[in-house]
Amino acid sequence: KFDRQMYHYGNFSQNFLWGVSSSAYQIEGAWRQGGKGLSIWDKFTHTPGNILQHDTGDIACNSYNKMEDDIAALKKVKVSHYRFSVSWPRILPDGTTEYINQAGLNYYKKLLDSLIAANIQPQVTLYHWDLPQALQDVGGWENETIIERFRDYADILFENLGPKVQLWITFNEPFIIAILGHVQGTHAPGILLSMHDRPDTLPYIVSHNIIKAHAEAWHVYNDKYRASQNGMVSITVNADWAEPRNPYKQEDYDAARSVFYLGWYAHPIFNGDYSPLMKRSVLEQSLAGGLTKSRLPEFTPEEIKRINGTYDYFGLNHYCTKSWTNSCYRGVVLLRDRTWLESGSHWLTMTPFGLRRLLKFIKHEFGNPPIIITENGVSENGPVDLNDVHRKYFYEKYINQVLKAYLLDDVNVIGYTAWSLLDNLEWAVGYTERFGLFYVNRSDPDLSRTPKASVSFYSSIISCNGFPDPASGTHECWNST
Ligand code: PNW
Repeated sequence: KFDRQMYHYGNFSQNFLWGVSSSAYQIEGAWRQGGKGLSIWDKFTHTPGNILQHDTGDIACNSYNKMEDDIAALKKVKVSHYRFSVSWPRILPDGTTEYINQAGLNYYKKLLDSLIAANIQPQVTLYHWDLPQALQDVGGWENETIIERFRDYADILFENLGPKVQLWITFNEPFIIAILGHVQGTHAPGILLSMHDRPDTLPYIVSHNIIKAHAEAWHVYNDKYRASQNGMVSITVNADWAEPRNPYKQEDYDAARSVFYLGWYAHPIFNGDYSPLMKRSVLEQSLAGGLTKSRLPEFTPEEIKRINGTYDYFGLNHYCTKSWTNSCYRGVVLLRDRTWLESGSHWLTMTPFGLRRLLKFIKHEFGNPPIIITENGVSENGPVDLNDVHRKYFYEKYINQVLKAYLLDDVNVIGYTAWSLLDNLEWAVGYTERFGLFYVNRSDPDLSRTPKASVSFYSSIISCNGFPDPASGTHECWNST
């Protein structure tokens, strides 16, 4: 097939899903409204020193009370699906089924009904990081009883919301939960491993429990709800593309390949068990650190079987490529490539080429699953400029790489979801980094939403199910000309 480097010809599959995403804590606000319990993010943001400018999600974008505005924004983008997450403590204030908060269920039912009335398919994430604080108080993801708690929570959502939902995501980015939450301490629950009297196996145990909890939720759906609801359930993992610093150096290839955090979660679920590479690297690091055995826990043969295959598609969050090299002093290290364009977030450079390579990698590594890109986007910080040319550039180039992966590499990509609908609480950096297609005016008590220029651009890609003709200044589709 002819690889058109320059442009943008061709279409995505019929029924391709075009959407935007959000998450509960980042947009809902209403932190003590409607019977909601407290989450670890409520506690974390209220602890001084954790969040830039002392920002919190107390009000966020007030989406809990501004459903109509959000639906209007979604309609303006003309998305076919909307990815949002359910706040666990809004449904189960203390995390257990002891008390089910009907007001919480009603809120999400109303949201689902409004979406369906607007002809927008919901994609619902069960866990986007806002664990009920009561569960953290008994150990959170470190305590394996949480697997049962999560399964019960999933069961309640499938039963009550499932008739209106075809697309589910169990967990958003387990890697970020494990590392930012339980090693670096920059996300809730804020455990800085080196400062705590905790075993350094913690991120591995947390991840082990998350993988099992995911599998249990998938099985509940499969056993109790699939026949009547017929939806798809999966997990969303985040992955950078790892590029060798010097393509002519074997060590750099090895360094790039040893960045295994995608496989940490995907391998047990898509292929069965932790990968041999993961087992080997963690064992080597453990022995080098003076331990007598690996920090990585083992799955029993029954567990391997029960986890393997618990997916209906592959959920992928992707933002950028990182450059890796092997340094004899410090082992594998990450480099910045100054030729890559920067964004409003220090960790995010604009590197569209990596997305096509990553999609191809996933196709080959994980058995050619249907892939939904569940997040992809770019930020700005500083003064407000509604003419967000960097975001138009970002979406044009990244989506073009998705199109090439689909048309030229036969990657089975079935959906694309932009992060994010609104400027929202960007976790530890508060409201300073803005990923929204819509600007949210935080000095307006009404938190009004205004479309940035990228809205009409993204919307024209959606309408064309491909790219507008670059020679037409008017966003006309290729095919119609
Ligand atoms: C994702 N990193 O998280 C999350 O799913 C979103 O909630 C978030 O707003 C979005 O990306 C933008 O950050 C990430 O440091 C957080 O590499 C941090 C990183 C990557 C993704």
